[in-house]
Amino acid sequence: MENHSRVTNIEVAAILYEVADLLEIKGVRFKPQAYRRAALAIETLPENIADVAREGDLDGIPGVGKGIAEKIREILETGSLGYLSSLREELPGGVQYLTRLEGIGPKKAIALSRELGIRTVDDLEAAATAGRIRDLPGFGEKTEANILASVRVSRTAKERRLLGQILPVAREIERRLSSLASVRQVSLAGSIRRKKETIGDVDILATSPRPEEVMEVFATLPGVERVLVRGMTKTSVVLSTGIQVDLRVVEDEHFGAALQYFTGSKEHNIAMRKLAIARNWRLNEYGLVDLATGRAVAGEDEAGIYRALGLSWIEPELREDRGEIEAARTGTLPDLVGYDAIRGDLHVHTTWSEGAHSIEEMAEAAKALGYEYIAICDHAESLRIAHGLSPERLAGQMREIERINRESDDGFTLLTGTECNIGMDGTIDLPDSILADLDVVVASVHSGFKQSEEEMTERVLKAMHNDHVKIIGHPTGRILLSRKPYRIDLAAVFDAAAALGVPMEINAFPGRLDLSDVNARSARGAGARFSVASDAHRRENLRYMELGVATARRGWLSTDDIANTRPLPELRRLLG
Ligand code: DGT
Ligand code: CA
Ligand code: CA
Ligand code: ZN
Repeated sequence: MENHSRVTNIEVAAILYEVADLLEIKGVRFKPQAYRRAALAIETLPENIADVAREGDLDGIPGVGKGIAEKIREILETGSLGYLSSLREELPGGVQYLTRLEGIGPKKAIALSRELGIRTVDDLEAAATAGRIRDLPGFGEKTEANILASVRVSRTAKERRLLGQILPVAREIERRLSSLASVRQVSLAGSIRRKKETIGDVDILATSPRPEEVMEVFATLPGVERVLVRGMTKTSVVLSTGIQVDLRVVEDEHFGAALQYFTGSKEHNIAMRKLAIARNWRLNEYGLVDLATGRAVAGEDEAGIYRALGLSWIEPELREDRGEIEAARTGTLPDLVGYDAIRGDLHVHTTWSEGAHSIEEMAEAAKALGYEYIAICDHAESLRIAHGLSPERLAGQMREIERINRESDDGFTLLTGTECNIGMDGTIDLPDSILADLDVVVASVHSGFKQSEEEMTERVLKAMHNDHVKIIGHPTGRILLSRKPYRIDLAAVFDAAAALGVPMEINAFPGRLDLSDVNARSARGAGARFSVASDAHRRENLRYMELGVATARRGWLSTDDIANTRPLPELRRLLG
């Protein structure tokens, strides 16, 4: 039985976000960013914040300095924060929500709240519609119209978020719901269950004999800022971070069908429905029904739906209508790599370059995850922004790693390595003599993204032909939601990867997931192998591995395709 008085990560984050908002409205500089950074880190923390605090590790969380750590402890002990209460008293209610709208700054928000008593976006819309805003000093008709327009935009725009940001939040809500006595079954659905790289909104499905109770808890969860829809079968809320969460409560007899339907993707569902229609059946969120007899064929459990349509159960990560239904029909679905198949991480940074934790700290964290090895791959010198290592310092790091390996006999091995830079001309920024001594050489492009496709392709191919290069890091350079991949002939790169035996990295950092699912699948088609790696910059980041494995699964990859599912001796042979 879970202790309900226990303060959760979402609650702590929500309080810190509000502090950030209020400080910003007051015109305080820098501090808001610090609070927001800490809030984001806590929100995406895999461990419970209370456990972290108990172990005295709060200051290991990015953005959490002494001051914020103290406030977190107060929140954990009392469930609230005095500092926030006093900030709230200084400012009229609701302003922090108003300032999130395009075109409403702190001054306008305070005026709207003080003069018109506006607390919520709904109040604001009503006042603007009634023409009550135009007469406020400093507003006018045009401003009023703009406000109305941005209210509308805020209602429809659904900004996509990184899977890595949303997954911990979604799981926390799932956990809260599943701990309720009135909830029988609960599951994530939609794109988050399919582990898509970005998420529009979170979909959760539950069954309950008392839906009203479940909806009440859901609508009043900590961190809920606004309730969009409130009903017995569906409730939609927006969290203070702007994330929309939809909860649907269905009957147990329909749970499988609803789970299948709301997991999607839409394209997968359309293809499924075609199969049903071909049998004169109907498939929808209530079940699979034989139209000739009116009899329900399936609906209670998801696998039953697939079975009835002559398919083996399809892993959610594959449900994109990319051939999975045909494969399920002919029994040729891939044996997907499991989330627990990874034996080590081949791309990890430390304090030697831009990382936050020492070699030993990263090793301890890796052991706690059950890994057998990790490769320390700090940047080489030419990447000055990342405090890259000179050949001399790298040699020093190698000695340090050898010492640590010598002094421990727990079956865990630190591998020496580097994440070196592929220069504009395809050369590597470390001498061959050093590269030859390293266990793992990850080579990545970090500059010159604007080269032509021919130049970039040749550049990467040249690096791959360097005998010492073992892995190509984040092969397309894309940053999700912000930077497009550079132009490169991936087909040529994948062919070379297969021919030369140089694995392609699936970089698991939340904003990268590079290679993507689709690219990983074509690389596999070309015969390439992979390294799924976290690119951890601090020990908590090692957990990003899950996102990389999810991407690998979405790319139809099996255990065999991935180098770091191998025991160490085999990995060494494979990397050559
Ligand atoms: P997202 O939220 O944009 O990341 O992506 P999804 O896939 O979670 O999409 P969402 O939240 O709009 O809907 C959840 C699932 O519900 C979707 O994956 C499939 C199902 N669904 C939604 N709309 C339709 C539809 O018009 N037709 C069908 N067949 N299924 C739908
Ligand atoms: Ca969704
Ligand atoms: Ca949805
Ligand atoms: Zn890196």
